[in-house]
Amino acid sequence: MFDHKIIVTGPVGAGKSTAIRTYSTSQVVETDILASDQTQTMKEATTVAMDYGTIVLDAETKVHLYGTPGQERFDFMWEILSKGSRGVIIVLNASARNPLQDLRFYLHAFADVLDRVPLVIGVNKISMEQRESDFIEKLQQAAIDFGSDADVLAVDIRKRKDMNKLVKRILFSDKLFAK
Ligand SMILES: Nc1nc2c(ncn2[C@@H]2O[C@H](COP(=O)(O)OP(=O)(O)O)[C@@H](O)[C@H]2O)c(=O)[nH]1
Ligand SMILES: [Mg+2]
Repeated sequence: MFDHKIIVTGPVGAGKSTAIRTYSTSQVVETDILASDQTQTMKEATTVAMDYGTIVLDAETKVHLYGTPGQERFDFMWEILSKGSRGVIIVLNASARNPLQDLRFYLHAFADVLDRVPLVIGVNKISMEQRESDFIEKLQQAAIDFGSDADVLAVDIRKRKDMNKLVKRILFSDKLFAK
């Protein structure tokens, strides 16, 4: 059995905790508490330390999902969570004010890790208008400009088949354990 540690990151409200909750088959560890600051207006609870869940995909593959806290004041946790990771999933909230800026922020925040491991970008909460526009292409271009060949996929993170697609992109990536 091989253990694969995958980081799930992205802004507050993107759907990271939802992703880990819907996909994991183990008991999920969540450390959400009542938000005490500006995130309170967005939702009642926010992840302060991390989310954690696991899934056994086949006899050889166990995936450990680690959700990072979304707020910048917890960014000291990101480096800890990133140690020994096999890949990074950036979840974006397409209905946020500036998803493109969010993407750039997370690409830079995880630049060191992304040098070594594959990345996939899941665009959650996407509208019909965005689907029919060049929204995804613009995000794809931002990834390319950053130097990443990551796929950008529109997802409904509440559906396990969509989350499965993101996880499989990481596991089947060529960028295998590159140092
Ligand atoms: N409309 C819609 N809401 C979603 C979707 N995914 C998550 N949510 C909701 O968005 C809120 C934030 O999700 P959460 O997983 O806590 O985000 P996190 O801050 O990234 O962990 C929750 O109330 C979810 O129920 C989605 O695909 N569509
Ligand atoms: Mg969360």
